[in-house]
Amino acid sequence: MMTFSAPSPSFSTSQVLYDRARRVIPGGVNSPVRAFRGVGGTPLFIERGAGPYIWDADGHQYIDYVLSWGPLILGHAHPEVVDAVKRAAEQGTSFGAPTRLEIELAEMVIEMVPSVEMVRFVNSGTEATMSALRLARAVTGRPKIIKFEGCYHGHADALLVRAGSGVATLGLPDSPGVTHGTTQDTLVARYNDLDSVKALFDRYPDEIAGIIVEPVGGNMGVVPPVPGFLEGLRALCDRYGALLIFDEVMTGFRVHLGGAQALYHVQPDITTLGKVIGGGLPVGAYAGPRQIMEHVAPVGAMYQAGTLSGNPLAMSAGLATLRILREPGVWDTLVAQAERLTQGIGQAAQDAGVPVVQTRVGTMFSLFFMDGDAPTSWDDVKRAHTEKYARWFWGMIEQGVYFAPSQFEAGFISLAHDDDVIDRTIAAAQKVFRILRDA
Ligand code: KE4
Repeated sequence: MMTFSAPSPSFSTSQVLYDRARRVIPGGVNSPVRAFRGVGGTPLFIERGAGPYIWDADGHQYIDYVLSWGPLILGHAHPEVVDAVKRAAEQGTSFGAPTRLEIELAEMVIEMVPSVEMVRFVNSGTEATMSALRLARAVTGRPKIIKFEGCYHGHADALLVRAGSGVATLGLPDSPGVTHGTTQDTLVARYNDLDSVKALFDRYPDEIAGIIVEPVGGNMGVVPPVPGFLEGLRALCDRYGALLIFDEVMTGFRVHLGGAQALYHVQPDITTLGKVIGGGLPVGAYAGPRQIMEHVAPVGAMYQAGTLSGNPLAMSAGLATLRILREPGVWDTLVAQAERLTQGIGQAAQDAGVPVVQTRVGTMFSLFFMDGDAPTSWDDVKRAHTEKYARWFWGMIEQGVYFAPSQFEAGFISLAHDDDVIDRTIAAAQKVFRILRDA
């Protein structure tokens, strides 16, 4: 009988570290999802990574499909990324002054992302989206922002809201410490439901500064936009004079080399980025057309600052990553490997008679334990069988494969996930689906 959530003795070092960590760090982790609350059991403490692999504190090797929640698109410790960071560090880690590296990475982002003419680097996706909201409000002089149920944009107060009752509604604080004052201007609509957005514009026709959206949902599992959704948001923003913010922190360089805006041919007014552009080091960015970005201090009056923004280590890791990512054939290989994986997992589930629904856009994907059609909203995703997902997660851990410790997260692939790695993942899935079927 396989253990699924109770850690077997072979996880003893992670358990010891977890007990020690909880004495000095809230929940023993520096980000809640790492505590494995979504799947139960003891979180694994990771010692190192290389290519498609990570090793936990007990020496177990796993094929990694979390990849630090997206950034490591080249795989762990890619030699050219490590070397770039080493070389930068030898020149000094931070100056609090402009460097040529920031120009080079900004120029590369501008070349790759269609709507972007200027970039401001920050240190996290949260800083990027927080700044993007401020920018939209500064440009329009309006107070309200629309976000969507099921979309996550980091932990800035104004974005930590959940929908109140009904579909189109005022945001309610979703965390202690977030005041009604900071969320009263946050409106919540339903993902993939343009009518719920129209209802908010009807109610507040000249108060909405912008819409912030994950152009492909990645924080409720992967939920793609239905045809016409993004185009409809663009049209509504044009009609009402609001700005369209694509939060591409996750989708940037993950669903297309130019992000979701290149994939779906819908141009936002502001784009937020993170993850891949830092190559595993802390980076975020907000970006857009010149006439919008020139509202940002010191050119414009909208203030935003950061001690380590654009630091040379993160810039070097991002540059090394994007330089390889945009080499001929690399993107096509990544997408082909992601398709090989999801096709194989889908076939394994079907052969075992386990009902699952899969979604994939480019190199990010999800496996939902549900039957019926692919989810298009948070309400749909809530139908997923999270207990089964937990059993899948621990079953795959036992097989040496590490998926996201939550049904409501995305999976990611890297250039290091070659055919052999993927075929071993599929073989593991075949075993685990059979166990799930017989459980
Ligand atoms: P960070 O502040 O965590 O760098 O980025 C926030 C953020 C903003 N926008 C999108 C679309 C995001 O997905 C994120 C962060 N993603 C999560 C994964 N679901 C990070 C993992 C974590 O919170 O530990």
